[in-house]
Amino acid sequence: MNSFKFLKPYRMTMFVAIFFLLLELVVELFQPYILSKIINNGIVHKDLAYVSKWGIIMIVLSVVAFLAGVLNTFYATHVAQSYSFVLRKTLFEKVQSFSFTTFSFLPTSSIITRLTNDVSQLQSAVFMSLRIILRAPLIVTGSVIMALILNWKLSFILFLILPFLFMFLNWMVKKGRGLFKNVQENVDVVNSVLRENLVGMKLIKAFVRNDYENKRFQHINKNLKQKTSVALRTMEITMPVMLLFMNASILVVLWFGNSKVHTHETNIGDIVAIVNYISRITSSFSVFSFIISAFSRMRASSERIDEILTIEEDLIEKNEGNNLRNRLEGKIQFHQVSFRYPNSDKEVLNNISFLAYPEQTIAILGSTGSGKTSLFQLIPRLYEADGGSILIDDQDIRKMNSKQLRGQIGYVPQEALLFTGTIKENLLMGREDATDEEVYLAAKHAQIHETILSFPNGYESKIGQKGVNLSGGQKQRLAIARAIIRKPSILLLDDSTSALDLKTEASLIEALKNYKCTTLIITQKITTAKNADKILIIDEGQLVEEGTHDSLLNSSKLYKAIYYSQYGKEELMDVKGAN
Ligand code: TTP
Ligand code: MG
Repeated sequence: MNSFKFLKPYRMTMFVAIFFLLLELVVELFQPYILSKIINNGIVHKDLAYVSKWGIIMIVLSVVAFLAGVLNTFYATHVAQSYSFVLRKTLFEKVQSFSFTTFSFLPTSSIITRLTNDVSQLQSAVFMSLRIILRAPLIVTGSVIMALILNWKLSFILFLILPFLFMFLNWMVKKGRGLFKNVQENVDVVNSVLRENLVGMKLIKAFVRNDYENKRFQHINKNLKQKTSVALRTMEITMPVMLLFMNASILVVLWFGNSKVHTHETNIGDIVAIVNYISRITSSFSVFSFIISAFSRMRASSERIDEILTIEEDLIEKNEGNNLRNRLEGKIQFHQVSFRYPNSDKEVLNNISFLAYPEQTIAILGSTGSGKTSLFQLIPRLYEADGGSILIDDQDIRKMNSKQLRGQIGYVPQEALLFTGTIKENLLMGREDATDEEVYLAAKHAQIHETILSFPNGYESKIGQKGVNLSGGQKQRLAIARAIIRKPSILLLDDSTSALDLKTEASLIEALKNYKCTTLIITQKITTAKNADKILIIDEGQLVEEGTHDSLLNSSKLYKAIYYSQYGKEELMDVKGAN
């Protein structure tokens, strides 16, 4: 199991923990033995000196056992905590390396459960292995051995019973594993619905869907409860079965012991000690049901964690390929590009070819769902095209180092997502080493500088609930500033000016000219598209029209229709007349 290899650095500490565990165990195992000696040699012969001498030794041994137990807990805790720390860190780094293809197979909520809940399961399994789990089988084995040493004729019954018990336990572990895997999967579902609800709270309230969502949550919550109850209840069978077997063997020992005491074949001290050993075995067995459930959970969780650890790093994310030493010129060429999302059959982009020269501005129009965002995502290699090729500066992007390629692209996604932190921290995400002046300049170009200065803490204002709340348009402009601060060769604006008024948008587009980058703008607005060097119209994944504003106005019915819908007939005439 992969997830346990992270215990390796803690081998020494684990040995120390196990050493104290063994010390505690040995001391405990000798106590009934000493007790039998005290009874046989001291109490039966009324030898008070013998009784008090061994009595004191027993007390001292108890103190030793106690201290050993405390030290064992101390080291076991240390190992378990360090282990889960490293495991979480490794998993987090691994998840960061996933491509979107991987994400489409592993839902976010499941990843979250694995990084939190499943790691906790393993953490407590490690702790319990070092503290309790190891102890129980050792007490069982040790007690059997000590009982046999003391009086094998009386203890023989144990040999008959134990193999059956072990077979039973083995069967329970197997059963438990399946049940607990089911439990963890249900935790996933609860997490995913919870997450969806928290993210979409506004929507749920606005659509008055609270009752529906409550019912939905209750339903899956109930499922989780049921699955957990079934698993735990099944595990609970273990204990009564164990107790039945062990109490039966105590009866057998007492029965035979009784007759043998009468014939002087054995003595009372031995019987007391053996019954003592058997009850220790019983009490260890009684934690077995707990151990089995811990083990089953551990197996289930470790399988889920291994699944993440063993996912092959995607080719795209490996950062192999040619290094880009210089700034790219920004010539973009799509050559018969086709694309479908990894978990679907539908072709989202179909045979798309176009060319953008360095420093050109290309506008992309198209109805909703036509594939515009998908097309953008192929350029920084967030996804890989299925057919055809994308060349930048005449080089196939599949041969480029993806990290360096992304470093030269300023991508403003359709949903302007900002992170917790200050405004400045968010802008610096675009380029960590940007100076204050560069930050201000990018913000000025993105038409957001003045707005930021009007906040109480300016650039240091925190974003979100405890800081400033931003409007949609403000977020868009911050996202644009974050993209241009890195002085990209290629700028991708996915409907990023939709919330801006015409005047602000015009100033922004004008300011972008300073960056001398190839700019691709997805837009719904003719005003934005009008000034572009080229306009592409995408429909159902296909490039249906291509040209400048003027040429399309003459040649394309579709473009004319869009234009008409936004400007009205008279204006259309005016513009045509003016041309
Ligand atoms: P998009 O590329 O998102 O379409 P769009 O950007 O043109 O639409 P809009 O104007 O509304 O922003 O989607 C094209 C198809 O791809 C659509 O059927 C949804 C699907 N799709 C996925 O399956 N997974 C994804 O991550 C995205 C973004 C889209
Ligand atoms: Mg889109």
